[in-house]
Amino acid sequence: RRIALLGAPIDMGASQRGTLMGPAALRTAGLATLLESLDFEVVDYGDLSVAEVRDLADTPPEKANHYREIQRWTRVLSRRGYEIAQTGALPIFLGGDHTLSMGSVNAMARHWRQRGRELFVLWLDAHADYNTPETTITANMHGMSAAFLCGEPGLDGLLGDDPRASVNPDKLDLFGARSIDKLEKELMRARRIRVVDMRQIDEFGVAVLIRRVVERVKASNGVLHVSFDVDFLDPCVAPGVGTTVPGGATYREAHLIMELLHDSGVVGSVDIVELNPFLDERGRTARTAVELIGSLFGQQVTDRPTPSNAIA
Ligand code: DIR
Ligand code: MN
Ligand code: MN
Ligand code: MN
Repeated sequence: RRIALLGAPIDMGASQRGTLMGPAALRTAGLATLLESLDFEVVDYGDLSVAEVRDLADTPPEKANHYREIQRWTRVLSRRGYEIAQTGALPIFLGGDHTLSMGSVNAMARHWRQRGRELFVLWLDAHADYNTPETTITANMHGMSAAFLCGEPGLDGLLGDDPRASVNPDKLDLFGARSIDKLEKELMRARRIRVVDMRQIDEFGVAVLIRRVVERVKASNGVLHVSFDVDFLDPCVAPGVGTTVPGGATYREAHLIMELLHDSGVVGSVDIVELNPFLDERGRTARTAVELIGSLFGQQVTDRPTPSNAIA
């Protein structure tokens, strides 16, 4: 029952600056204290830095803003995340924009593959983040992380000689989508990427849809990484985000998702990304994110018995 916190103050993957303050805001909102109150031992590894990293010599793609800086972060996160996972702790990666996941998910996929387990990824996000340098409109790399992780071409030099552990597109579940670019959508259709959009959530409810995700993970004895982009939430409850899209998940839907994921016992690592404290209303979004992480790790109102959340 040990949780490792690792901050990645990175904001060059988005057009709006400020997510580099995310890790500090999540700590200020009491993340470690809350997890300790839920009986976890919490080890905070502090924030990563890329100041000392030497750049690689590959040629940056044409449409990938701040490629060099993201490349540094991806390599450092991938190595450090892997080392931390090896200690047996459950890592929570604190962002930072969503390019963080290119490193964190690569690290976890590598870690579990070595142990003969397949990594599944639940991508809670208003966006699909399935652009490549070919399809992108904005050239912002936080819109490319899911595609990179699924092995799409265009950012192949990002990890240099470090091991790349791609996620099978069949193991990725996008959840909460309501903004997908045209070429991005075409690529996703070609790859048969599973997407739960907001209309499905309205029609069927999050419980049915999340259970379906969990069942798939359990059926193949997999482990689930939850990549939580704060813009998955409706802007009314999460204003502290650079790319808000109306019509997102409510506070209650989000808590129920986290509670169901806790009960499932399949969650092995988490990202919290895109929180922008510069745009937040007195820490409201940071606090909401921390409350949701509480539910993900067993916080509940009554003593209703739930299955253990240990990974077997
Ligand atoms: C848009 C917005 N699809 C892009 N993406 C994200 O820039 O590629 N916004 N991730 O948060
Ligand atoms: Mn995202
Ligand atoms: Mn997003
Ligand atoms: Mn975003």
